[in-house]
Order: sequence, then structure tokens, then C-alpha cells
Amino acid sequence: MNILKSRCKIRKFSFLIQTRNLALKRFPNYSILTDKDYRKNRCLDDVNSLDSYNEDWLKSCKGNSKLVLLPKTTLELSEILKYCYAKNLAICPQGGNTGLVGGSVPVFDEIIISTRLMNQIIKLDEESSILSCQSGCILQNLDDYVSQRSLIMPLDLGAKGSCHIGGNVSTNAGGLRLLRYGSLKGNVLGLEVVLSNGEILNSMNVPLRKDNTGFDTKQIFIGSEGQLGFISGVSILCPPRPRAANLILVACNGKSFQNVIQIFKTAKLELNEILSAFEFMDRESMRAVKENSNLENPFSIEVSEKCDFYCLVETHSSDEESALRKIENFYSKLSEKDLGLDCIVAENKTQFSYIWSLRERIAESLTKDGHNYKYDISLPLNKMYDLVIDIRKRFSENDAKNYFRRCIGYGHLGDSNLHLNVTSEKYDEKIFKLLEPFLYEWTMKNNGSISAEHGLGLKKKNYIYYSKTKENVEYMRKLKKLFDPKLLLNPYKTLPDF
Ligand code: FAD
Ligand code: 2HG
Ligand code: ZN
Repeated sequence: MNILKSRCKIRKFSFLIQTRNLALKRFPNYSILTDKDYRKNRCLDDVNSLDSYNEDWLKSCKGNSKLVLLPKTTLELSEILKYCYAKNLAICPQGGNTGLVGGSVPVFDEIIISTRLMNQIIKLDEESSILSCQSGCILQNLDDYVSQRSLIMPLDLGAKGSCHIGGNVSTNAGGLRLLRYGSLKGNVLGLEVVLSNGEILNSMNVPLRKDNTGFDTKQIFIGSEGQLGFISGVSILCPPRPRAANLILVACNGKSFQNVIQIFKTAKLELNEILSAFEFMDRESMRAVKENSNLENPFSIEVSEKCDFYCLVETHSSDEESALRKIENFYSKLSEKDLGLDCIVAENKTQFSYIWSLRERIAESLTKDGHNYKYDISLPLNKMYDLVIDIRKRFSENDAKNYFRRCIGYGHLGDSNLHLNVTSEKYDEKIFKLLEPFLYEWTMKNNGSISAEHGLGLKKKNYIYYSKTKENVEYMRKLKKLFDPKLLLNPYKTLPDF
């Protein structure tokens, strides 16, 4: 009787109040872990060690796993998955646990399999510039490693010090330089994946730039959020490291976001092939990093009081002199068109990192406000900021001004990707109801995507139809059943309930 009760537990989470009071039921066909179950190799099962694996980076989702397994090799991982398959034990794959949609932590008692110890570099082929490594390598460590061979990792993001390359591939992470180096869908040339029954699918043995022999099976795992297989190894193409990197912070003139778009157009024309990142942040974002992370706005008070938007424009090139010439032309064009109030060009490494930290640390700053309502939207460029304006209008029309702390917009403008964030001291139902489903309907009406780069995880899985047709979701379900017939991999997430 007791067992039956606990098998069918209904769990309510603090964040689930946000998803219209949905409650999840533990799938009754999953077994419950016993003391006799898998304890070989490295594992953690004491309450204190389990805590940080059970809770996500935003501290908005908390699972109740009783076991973390830390395999070191693909064979160990395969053995674990075979065991779980035979015993009907559900699992949650975890990398650096920096995901922002509740995908990386268990919902109930799924066994956490962490890639923390799968952190070996296998090979860097100097002729092809292809790096092969285990999936638990930290992105920053990989970048440090390839930099010694004058190469760069083709992706960069604020969580680079903790996120794992396997987690990046599983979320198809975009980040700060997608504009220049393209998406992981193009840069990942091979994957090793362990399927739910322990079978190993390998396309990493001969990573090639071009290979059209049959279907490209690895693609289906990129961005699949641990639903279809467990990524154990990655081969990735690393571009040459630029000899010169420059960074310009522009304080934009005028209240209209159209001016920001004009600055982007000017950057594309004038900086052309050397443009490596184009990010924007609004006045409120700048205020958040100042108030919560103590990062001073580097412009004068006079400029910052007038300025509603800032752009970070980065260049990567092989020749410093010609880059500086291009930057000067860019600057003159901004003045000619009266688009900038002021500009700062980083003069040394310290300034370079300081300016980047203003943008990269916004997410961390916002957590200090309390509760974060986080949205990651793709929109046509000319609509991108209208969503922030409309949400603010909606708050003021509904007398919600005193309920929230901040409503800000920033993001990867070069990729048309808006990060809209609202914060309040605690979770507030009134704010949530003003945001959802309004914001998703708005996005759909304006031909956007409700998840540009973070994925769906647990928090957004039920909103998938705002961006994908019924038929597409049906084929996703069919693929899920094909690769994971017992639905043991990362359950309750990404796809609406089975
Ligand atoms: P985790 O968070 O551990 O996992 C993410 C998902 O992938 C989960 O569903 C998990 O089950 C699955 N998974 C992890 N490893 C594997 C594996 N080996 N095999 C199968 N499935 C696996 N994202 C962006 O796209 N762009 C950004 O600019 C960006 N910036 C960020 C900045 C900060 C400060 C933070 C905290 C997060 C940011 N993110 C960004 C979100 C996050 O998606 C990325 O940090 C990263 O890609 C997640 O990697 P991870 O190793 O932490 O994965
Ligand atoms: C970023 O670009 C991340 O900084 C996080 O994707 C975005 O916090 C967010 O909304
Ligand atoms: Zn982002």
C-alpha cells in the first residue's frame, strides 16, 4: 500500500505554480531505486552531496534523486544505461547544470548521471582543426586548450566556466558568437552517443568536414535535451584564433530601438567579415548589473542618463591595423548618421573583459532580485524590442507596477534573439498571469520562436505548440519512442506529456 502511494506521488513545485498549476505524476512503471541497485564505480548518495545535483542554477527546480553516478568512460556509461534499461530505472543526464529551463535536474527520483568525470580531451587534429573530447569537458578548459594551438572554440557563453560541451551540444547552445562562427549544428562533426539500452552510436571515429553518406544521424541529438540519447563524446571544428580582437561599447542615441537596428546594419556593412558579436542591452539591464553586481556604467553620467540602449560590437580579425581602420570607419558612419551618443573602444585586456562582463553577468545579477521570469525569444529584428514595450505597457495598464522589480530586454541582437526577463522579490501569480500565455501568443503572432537557444526543459514543454505544428510534435514523439522505447531518458521534459 505504501509503495503504491509513493509510486503515484503527485508533486507540486514552486515553479509549477507558474505553469498554470500543473501537477506532475511520477510515471508508475518506473522502478524505485533500492539499496541493491547500481552502486558500482563512482557514485554519490549522501544527502549533502546530492543537494547541488538536485537543484538547478536558477534555484527554481528541485528534484529528489537519491543517487548520482559519475562514470569516467563510455563503456561505464553504457553499462549503467544497460542496467537501468533492464530494471526500468529513469535517469536524468547532467552536465554543468547551468541550463535555464529546468531540464538538467530530476523531477522525482530519477538517477542523475553526471558527465563531471568524463573530462578528457581525446585528440586535436592539427591539420583539420577538429577537436575530439569526452562530453564532460568544461567549455572554458577546451578553449584554453585549443588556444595553445592558435584555435578558438566556435561557441562562447556566460556559463563557459561551468557548462560542459555535452550540455552545450544537448541544448544546441547559441551564445555570444553564433553570428560569426555559426551554430553547433554546423560545427559538430561527430558525436558518440549512448542510447537508452546501452548501445553505442558512434560518428566520431572519422570526423570529416564533408560526409553525405546517408542520413546525418548525429544531427538529431544536437538540441535534443537528453531525450534521445546520452552524449559521451564530441568532435568539433575549431576555427583559427583571431590575432586581433576588439570591442566597442556604443551608447545609442535616441529612444527608438530602430536606431539600434541601424547601428547593427552599419556594423555589418563597415565591419563586414570581422564582425564577431553584436549584443544589445537596455538601460534597465545596465542598471541591474550596477545595482546587483557592482559593475559601474563606464560612460559619463550625462551620457548614461540620456541613453536607453547599449550595443556591444566585437571584431575578430587577423590584422589589428586593418581592424582599427574598419572600426574608425564604423565610428564615423555612426556619427554621420547621428546614431551614437558616445563610444568606448577597449584599449587593453582588462577593459575588454570589463565591457564583456557588463553583458555576460546580467543573468547572474538578476538572480539577486529574487524570482526570475525568464524568456528566450526569437523574433524578426524590427519587432524584437516591441515585446518588452508591450509587456511594460501591460503591467502599467494592470496596476502591476508595485509587484515587479524589473522588466528588461537584452540579448543576441545579431541573431534576432531577445532575452526578456522580469523579476520580483518572490514568485507572484499576478505577474505570471500577465506574462503567460500573453507573451507566447504575441510571439506566435509575430512569427517568432518561444525558445531561441535555451530549449524547453520542464518549464516550457507545454508551450511547444506556439512554435511547432501538431505534425512536427507528433514526429518528435515517434523519434522519442524509437530511441527510448521505455521513456527512461530525462522524463517529464521537452515534449508535452505522453
Ligand atoms: P546542463 O544544464 O547540465 O543540461 C542541459 C540539458 O542538457 C539538460 O536537459 C540535460 O539533461 C541535458 N544534458 C546535459 N549533458 C548531456 C549529455 N552529455 N547527454 C545528453 N543530455 C545532456 N545558453 C545559450 O544557448 N546561450 C547563452 O548565451 C547562454 N548563456 C548562459 C549564461 C549563464 C550565466 C547561464 C547560467 C546559462 C546560460 N545558457 C546559455 C544556458 C545553458 O543552456 C548553457 O549554459 C549550456 O549549454 C548548458 O550546458 P550544461 O553542461 O550546464 O548542461
Ligand atoms: C545570455 O545570453 C544567456 O546571457 C542568459 O542566454 C539569458 O538570462 C537570460 O535570460
Ligand atoms: Zn543568450
